Amino acid sequence: MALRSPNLNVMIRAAREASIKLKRDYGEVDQLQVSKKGPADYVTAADIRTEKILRGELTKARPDYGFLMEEAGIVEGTDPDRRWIIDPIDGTTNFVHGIAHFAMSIALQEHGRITAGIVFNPISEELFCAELGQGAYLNDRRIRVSSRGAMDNAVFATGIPFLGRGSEGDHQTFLKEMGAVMAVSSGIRRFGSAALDLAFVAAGRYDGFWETGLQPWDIAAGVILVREAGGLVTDIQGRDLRLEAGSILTANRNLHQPLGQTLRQARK
Ligand code: 2AM
Ligand code: CA
Repeated sequence: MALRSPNLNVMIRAAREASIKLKRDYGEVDQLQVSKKGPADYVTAADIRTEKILRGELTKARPDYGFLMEEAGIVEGTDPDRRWIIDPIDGTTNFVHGIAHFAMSIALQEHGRITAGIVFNPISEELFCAELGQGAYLNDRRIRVSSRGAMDNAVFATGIPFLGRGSEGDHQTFLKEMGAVMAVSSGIRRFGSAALDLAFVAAGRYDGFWETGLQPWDIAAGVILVREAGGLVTDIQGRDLRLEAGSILTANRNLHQPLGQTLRQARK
């Protein structure tokens, strides 16, 4: 890829270091201690260990930066304008079930803006990365969102709410959205990792993705991947995305509007 900035190299090195133990943990998934935060909401010893390794490596390289992490929460840095946003395993349910579709997600936020992001699946060794103004890459190859222009050719990804995630009302809303999108598209996929869903949109595999009830660490890195790959990212209403808002709608430039319209119409 084009020249990687020192910060991007720091992120990639940290992810590769953490992946060594994570791959071992995945190989022994049957013996893993799995505790549950709530119904269908797993946290594993591997989540905690991976986050610790990432935090340690990033702190070694950039002692002043702060953190927003899925497990440990917010850690203020002495530099108030820079922090890492980390999801150590996005797709924990897949991890626990022995499904090799999960990833580390690391983003760099500077002065409130995401300026770099990586999503790394340690099993497939697919490394997606992007920096502001520099494009998006899969390993060393430049990636772009798809160019499909018709809903009926498009494949969309989403996340399905589950026991413990989303209210009864949210579940009903999702069923309406899915009914509307399946009626006009080539199909819907639900693979269980929002970070990888976004990376797959960036790579042109999915034509778009929508989900609600997400956290900033699920999407921070994926959002810059999609934007640098030429896609549009908003909330479901089509407004500017705030990472805290929890809802996301993304697609290539042709399909963002029709997908959004289909979803909003279904919600009425
Ligand atoms: P996780 O694997 O890190 O928990 C699947 O629909 C997506 O939702 C995954 O990215 C998953 O991330 C995320 N997710 C699972 N449970 C969640 C929860 N309680 N709140 C927010 N996001 C969640
Ligand atoms: Ca996550």
